[in-house]
Amino acid sequence: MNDLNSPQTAVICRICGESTVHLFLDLGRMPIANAFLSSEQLSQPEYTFWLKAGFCESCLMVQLVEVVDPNMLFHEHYAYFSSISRVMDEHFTQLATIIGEEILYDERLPVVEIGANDGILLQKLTEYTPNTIGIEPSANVAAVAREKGLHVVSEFFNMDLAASLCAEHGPAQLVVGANVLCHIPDLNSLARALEALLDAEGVFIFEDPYLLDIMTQLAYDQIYDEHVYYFCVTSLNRLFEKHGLRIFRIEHIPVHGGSMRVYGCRSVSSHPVEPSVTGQIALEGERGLESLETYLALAERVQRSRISLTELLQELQADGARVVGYAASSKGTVILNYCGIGSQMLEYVCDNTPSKQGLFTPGTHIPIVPIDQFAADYPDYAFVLAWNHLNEIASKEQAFRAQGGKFITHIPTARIE
Ligand code: DWN
Ligand code: SAH
Repeated sequence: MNDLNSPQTAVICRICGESTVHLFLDLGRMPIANAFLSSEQLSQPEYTFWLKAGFCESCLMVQLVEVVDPNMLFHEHYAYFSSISRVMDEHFTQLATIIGEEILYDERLPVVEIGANDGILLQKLTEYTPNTIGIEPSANVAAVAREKGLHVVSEFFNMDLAASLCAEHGPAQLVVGANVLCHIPDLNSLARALEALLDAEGVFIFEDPYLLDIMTQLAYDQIYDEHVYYFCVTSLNRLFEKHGLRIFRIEHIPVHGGSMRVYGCRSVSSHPVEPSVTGQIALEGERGLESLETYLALAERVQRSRISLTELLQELQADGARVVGYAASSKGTVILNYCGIGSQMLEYVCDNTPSKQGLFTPGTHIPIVPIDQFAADYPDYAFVLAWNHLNEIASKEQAFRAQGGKFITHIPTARIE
C-alpha cells in the first residue's frame, strides 16, 4: 500500500485553502459512477480518475482529492431518477409537510430547490406554495420535472444564478436541496450564493449522507465522483459561518444509509441555535471526527471489508451458485471496481430504471437487465448494490426469498441475509 500520509501527499483543502488535507483512503482508479456503457462503448477507453479521500486537519472537511468536472457528470444525460424509490417518495412527502407546516412564512417569496432532479420534492412543495423554482442542470431529468408542470431552470446553481433569481423573483424564503450540497465542488461560492439569495429570515435545508454513519456502517461506497464532500455538522457549520450563515437545527434521518438534515439561516436571522446542533457537534468530537487516526482506522476496515466480500463471493462461485447484482447504483460502481467483481462473478445486474437497462456497468462491464429477467428465472443469490434500499427491495422480492433465494449485503460487513 502506498504511504498515504507522506509529506508529498499533503493536499490543499478545497474549503479552507490550507495544505492540511491528509489522504486516508485510496480506492484506486475509478470510472464515473453513473457512466453506464452501451455495447458499442465497451471496446472504447473509459474515463477514469483517482478515487482518494482526504481529511483536512484545519477545517475538518472530509473530501475527494481529485474532482471530476461537474459538466461531465450533470449535463445532458443523468442516469439517476429520484422517483424510482417508493421509500424516498414517502420521505420527500414528509419533508414537504414539515416545510409547508413549519418553515414557510411568506407566500410572496419564492422557494428554490437545488438539485430538483425529476421533481419528486418540488411537486410536493407546490401543494404548499405556488411560488417554487427548481434548479437542475441535468437536462433529461429536468425535462421529466417540467412534464409535471414544474418551473425548472436547467443550470448549475451558482452566484450568477442566485443574483438573477433574486432580481426576478425576490429573496427566497426557503432554499432546499437533498443530496446535492455534497456534489458541489466550490462550496465557498455556493455559500456566498446562498447568502445572497436568502431573505433575512429565510431558511435553508440540506440533506446529505452523514459522515458518522458512513464511518459507523463502513459505507465506503458512498465515496465516489459525485460526492465531493462527506459532511459532519462541525465541518459544515464552520464553512457556513465563514459566509454569514449558520446552522440552527439538525435532524438525523435514516435515508441513504443515514443522512443529516441541516436547517440553517443567515447569521442575522432570529432563529435561535437549537440544542440538536450543539449536542451533535459534541458527539462528533467524542466520536473522534476531529482526529486523523479515526480516518486511518476506517481505511483499514475498508480493506478488510473488501477481503471478506470477495471471499464470500468466491466461495459461492466455487459452490456453483448463481449470483446476480441487484440495483445498478452509483455505490455499486465503487464496490464492483474496488473489489474486482465482474461478470465472472455476477451474471447480470438487474435494475428498475428503464434508461439503465440494456447498458453495462462502468469499468466492470456487467450487463444491466430489467427486474423481469430476475423474476423469470431466480438466481440463488442477489447481491444488493443499493443496500440503502434493502428493506424496500426485500419487500418487493418476497417471492424470490420464498423459493429459497437469498440476498447478499456488504454493509457493514459481507453477509447472507
Ligand atoms: O446522491 C445521490 C443519490 C441520491 O442517488 C446521487 N449522487 C446518485 C444516486 O445514488 P445511487 O445511484 O447510489 O442511488 P440509490 O438510490 O442507492 O440506487 C438507486 C438504484 O437502485 C437505481 O438505479 C434504481 C435501483 N433500484 C431498483 O432497481 N429497485 C432501487 C430500488 C429502490 C428498487 O426497488
Ligand atoms: N435531490 C434529488 C437528486 C439528488 S442527485 C434526490 O435527493 O434524490 C443530485 C442532483 O443534483 C442531480 O440531479 C444533479 O444534476 C444535481 N446537481 C448537481 N450539481 C448541481 C448544482 N451545482 N446545482 C443544482 N443542481 C445540481
